[in-house]
Amino acid sequence: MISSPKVGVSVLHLFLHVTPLADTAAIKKAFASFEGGDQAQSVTVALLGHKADIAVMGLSPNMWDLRKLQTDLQNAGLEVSDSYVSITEISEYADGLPEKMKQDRLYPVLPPEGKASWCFYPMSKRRGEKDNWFTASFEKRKEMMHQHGASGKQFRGRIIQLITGSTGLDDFEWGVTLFGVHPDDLKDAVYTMRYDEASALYGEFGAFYTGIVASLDEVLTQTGVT
Ligand code: 76R
Repeated sequence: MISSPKVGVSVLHLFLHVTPLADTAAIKKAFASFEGGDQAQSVTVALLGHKADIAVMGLSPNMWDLRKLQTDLQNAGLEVSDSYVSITEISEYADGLPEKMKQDRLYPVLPPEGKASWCFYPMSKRRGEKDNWFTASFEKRKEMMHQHGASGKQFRGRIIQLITGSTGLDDFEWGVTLFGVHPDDLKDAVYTMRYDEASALYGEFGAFYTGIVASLDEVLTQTGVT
């Protein structure tokens, strides 16, 4: 049975620890089988820090492909220590975007060229007693998101953001995946955007993951699998 979004593609972020049972051939087979799927694509990242060793971003119209990738990687000796489930989307405040940009949001081609610095974190908009994003008028929210978009434009060429929606699917409302030229591009963008009213008053964030996008072979070598 098919389980696909009507618009966009499903996205699974897996954060994996390498175990002594990690099996290079089985891991490679898992990716080969996943990428053989219709329109499925993946991004592999060597992570820094204790939270996990490897991040895998799988994108596919069909959620079953993502489930199979997870099963195959688990069976190949990688242990899932965290994950995030979301769907690509066009923000309701991005109506005015040119059609090409809208298609790039819904059907991105990843990873972007020349942007090996990577971070991911989940994010929600606050529903506090005083600052409640969801009780602000659409006009006010749109104005704040335009300010956000304008401050983001300074980072054009240095950062690609992929915002994927997860309301009703996972613990936060969006997954934020950033690809940067340099690691400090990520830091500068996130720091600068914290002053946007939309983030300063309403942003709530989960755990941050940081790493380097590389080919599967390189990620496996650098994380000690092979
Ligand atoms: O898609 C577009 O480029 C249109 C403008 C735009 C929208 C609608 C935009 C631009 N963003 C949009 C939506 Mn963004 N973004 C974040 C974060 O850490 C933080 O404080 C927030 C995390 C960063 C760093 C970032 C970067 N953005 C969103 C949404 C969905 C809101 C909704 O639909 O309600 C979230 C959660 C979000 C969060 N944003 C940009 C950037 C950058 C760098 C840009 C400019 C992109 C460009 O012009 O190429």
